[in-house]
Amino acid sequence: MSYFITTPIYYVNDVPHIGHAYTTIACDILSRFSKLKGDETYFLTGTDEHGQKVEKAALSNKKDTQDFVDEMSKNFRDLIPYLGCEIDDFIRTTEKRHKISAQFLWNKLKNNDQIYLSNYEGWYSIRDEAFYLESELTKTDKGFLAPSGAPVDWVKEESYFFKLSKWEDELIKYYEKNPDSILPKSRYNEVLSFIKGGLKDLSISRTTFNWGIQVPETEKHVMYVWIDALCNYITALNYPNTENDSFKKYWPGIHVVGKDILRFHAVYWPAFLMAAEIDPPKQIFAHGWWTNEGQKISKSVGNIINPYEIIDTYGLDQIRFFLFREVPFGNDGDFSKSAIAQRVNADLSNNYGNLIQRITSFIIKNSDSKIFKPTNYNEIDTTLIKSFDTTLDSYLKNMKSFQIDKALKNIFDYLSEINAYVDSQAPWSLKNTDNKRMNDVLYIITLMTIKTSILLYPVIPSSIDKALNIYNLTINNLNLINFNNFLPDSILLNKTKPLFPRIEL
Ligand code: ME8
Repeated sequence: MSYFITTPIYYVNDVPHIGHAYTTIACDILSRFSKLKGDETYFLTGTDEHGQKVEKAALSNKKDTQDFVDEMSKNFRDLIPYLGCEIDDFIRTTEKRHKISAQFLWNKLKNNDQIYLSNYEGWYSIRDEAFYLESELTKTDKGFLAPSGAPVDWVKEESYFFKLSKWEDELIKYYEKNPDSILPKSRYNEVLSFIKGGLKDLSISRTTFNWGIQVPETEKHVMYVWIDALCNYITALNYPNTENDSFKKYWPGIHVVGKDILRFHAVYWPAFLMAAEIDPPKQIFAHGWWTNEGQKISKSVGNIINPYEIIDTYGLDQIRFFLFREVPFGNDGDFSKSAIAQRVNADLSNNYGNLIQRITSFIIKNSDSKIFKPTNYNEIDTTLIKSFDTTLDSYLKNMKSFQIDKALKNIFDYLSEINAYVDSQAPWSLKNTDNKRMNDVLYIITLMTIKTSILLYPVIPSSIDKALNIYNLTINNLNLINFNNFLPDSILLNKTKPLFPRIEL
């Protein structure tokens, strides 16, 4: 199987914050999971560098626009390894490959009679880079505001339009036939009812500024930033060459986006694609919004969470884990210091870390660092071993349906079972009475801890590398394909240090 997963490409008007980090880590988790299953996987992220919002930011920073976007894009690229993410491609919309691709898509739409020239008159929000109907706006003493709270301006200009209204029925038909193509379900319903409410043709070019991809053969117009931006997903697969291996293998892909930009991905993008005779995306997952200690994260409030700072304070895997264990993927979440400490201490330090620590130090001290495959198993042993299969089934089902929090809960419920087994079998009390049984119990605990660790790998990869190193294993020789048969004759242990020191508030 092949699996193409993408983040939104982020605007380079400002530095990345925790919200951007969240989406990128989500895709990294899904991509690592897919690789662990043996699927051919391609993980794409990048930066969205055109449009009025970016041009305005360059201007207010008194920088040449190209220099500004080069510098800002680097901030997003440099953050990726710091987040523990492994990507396959980083795309920038100012690259030549992308201009060629976006202009080709435009021409394709033009030749397919999907574009016409007219005049746009209406509301536009530069912050959202979006057109709004007056009925969508709220009137305040500061003027009209978009649903996102962004200010809007009245614009009037010549514009090319995409015949979006023509695609209403096709989109409805497509989504009714593919009910899992937008997740969670509530977002699917939202999109479907938006389309059923009627689609208007979409303005797709601007004439009042230059910072964009030029509309072919028309110097006056640059493309609306969203038609340019969405096209990045196929540029990365070498569009317009649709006969190449990577396009054939990876398209259609899976887009993970914040709920703020679902409409662009689930309405405009599939319509552009259908109009250009390309398959719509396989799936779109819209996640929720993070707030900081209950408040909306925003520059004006001054509560932006810098990903570097929180990773330096709490640790990389601690943050990755918190973000995806604490809040169901798809729901809104609140970032709070006490919630991080509680979550990390309870799950990672106590349930998982302590289990490894106390068992490995015991084996090193009392079994000469080595344990051997048991020759027989009692009923309590087989119950624990069998229960792993149920855990694995639920874990796989949950990961495949983007329910990362539930998959993590499956793992930690199982770790509690291992801990209960440790307590009931009490290997320390067997030390002087039954050395064989002590070995067997320690082997079973270790084997099941190793298997459980593999399931945690997508979320906390660097800690799992360290954990596997204790057992002289690596993720390359143990994965979701071969670990069913993993039953070594003996396991030799290396010395350990605590993996997850407790966080003191
Ligand atoms: O929209 N909570 O770029 P953008 C959760 N360039 N996620 C958040 C977040 C928060 N508080 N803040 C941001 C754009 N995000 C366009 C996309 S795609 C073809 C073009 C994440 O820089 C979330 O994924 O505004 C959101 O959709 C994205 O950043 C918006 O990034």
